[in-house]
Amino acid sequence: MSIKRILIANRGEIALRAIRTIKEMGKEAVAVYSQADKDALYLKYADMTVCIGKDRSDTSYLNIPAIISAAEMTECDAIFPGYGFLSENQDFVEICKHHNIKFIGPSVEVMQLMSDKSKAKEVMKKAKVPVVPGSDGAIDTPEEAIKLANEMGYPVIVKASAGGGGRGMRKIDCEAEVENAFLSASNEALTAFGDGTMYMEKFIENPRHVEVQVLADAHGNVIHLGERDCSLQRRHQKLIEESPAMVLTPEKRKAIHEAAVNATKYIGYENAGTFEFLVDKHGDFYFMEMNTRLQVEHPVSEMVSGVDIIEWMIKVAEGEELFSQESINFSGHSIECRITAEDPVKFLPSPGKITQWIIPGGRNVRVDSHAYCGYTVPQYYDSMIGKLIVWAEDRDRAIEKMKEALREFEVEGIKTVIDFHSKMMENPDFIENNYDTNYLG
Ligand code: MV4
Repeated sequence: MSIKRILIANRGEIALRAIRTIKEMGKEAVAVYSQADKDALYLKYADMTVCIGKDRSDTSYLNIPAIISAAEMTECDAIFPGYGFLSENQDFVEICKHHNIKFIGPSVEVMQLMSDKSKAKEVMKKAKVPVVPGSDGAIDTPEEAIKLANEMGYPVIVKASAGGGGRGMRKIDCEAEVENAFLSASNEALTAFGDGTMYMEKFIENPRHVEVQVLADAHGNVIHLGERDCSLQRRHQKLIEESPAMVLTPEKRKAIHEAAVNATKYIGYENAGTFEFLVDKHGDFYFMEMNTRLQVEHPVSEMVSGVDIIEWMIKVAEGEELFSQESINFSGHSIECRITAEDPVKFLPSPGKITQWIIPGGRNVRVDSHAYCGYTVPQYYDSMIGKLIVWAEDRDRAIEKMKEALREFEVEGIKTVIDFHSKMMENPDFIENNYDTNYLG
């Protein structure tokens, strides 16, 4: 099957990023936008644009009927979901199918399997992937939670099966805390996700967050594009990502890649996906959850592998066969700094009009951004206005390149986290790779 025209069910930098690849492939791109995004840069580069609603996402980028009719009106044969919004919405995937529109992503079945974090862990165990020690599946009562926590030893953590990304979890330090933590987290999950199912894990102190990028085609071929270290986060918002993850020994790196590839084959996954692991202080890794979408930080994997991930998401959706693992030449080191319109101290959103926008450039410097001088950052969406990605022969040189690129990056009219990143590039702990997921508190 050949895809001719793709609707991008997203906005901002990822819409622009997708349009670039779609056009390079000789295909047509249809962009959708909300009224708040009517002046967005990505609309200029699309072949067609369709307004799908008012400013708020629930009336626009999350409005399934509006997006499906936009795709039908413009005769698109596929939809590219990007990240966030409808990218992991199972109903949307089914509705696309009913309308004969190819969803560029995995099947609804694997999506469903991985969306239940407790079930996903059970499946990974069967696939011989190391998982964080804990409950076999869900825990139904506080009594069961107390019994298991006492057996495992403290600290433990309870997590919502329907959660992910840090929502609906509680760390528990002693028996007296179990009942309350279990019930309150379960209630929180019930309110937030309509599902209060909980599971339990041994709490891993000061872990690193390492994830493996995989690509799978419709013929059972699976490859990995290396791993990313995303440990530098603040309140579950990633700030800096890099590849490769320097915490892994060559042996552990090989093992984590193999685990991800085997797991991908085991579940019959197709398209791009990411396996998230926690890495403990001994360098041992444990599967946490799988993301069944393209991720924000995919460019660092593209930089070290030379593979255009969106190009291959589209090609495998067309039924094309993947290239071999051996044909990938991993080289160098890549770092990404997320540039958000936020106050760099308290990370509070700072929407508004950009009055100065000078972006860095030069060899192996990449800026993925939809912003420009005169652009107004809307208040309705994520505060990320771009990503600065660099590549160099090794990590030290990548840090030096990032420092210079950040120094050149000039934004006025709104507050950004550029200064925060500049300070991180000078931070001895960052330079020594001596940090974990708790570093920023
Ligand atoms: C954990 C953990 C320690 N031990 N699980 C947070 C996000 C969600 N995906 C899982 N998270 C964690 N799970 C066990 N068994 C610590 C975290 C965690 C974390 C993980 C990755 C990146 C940043 C984090 C920040 C705080 C806590």
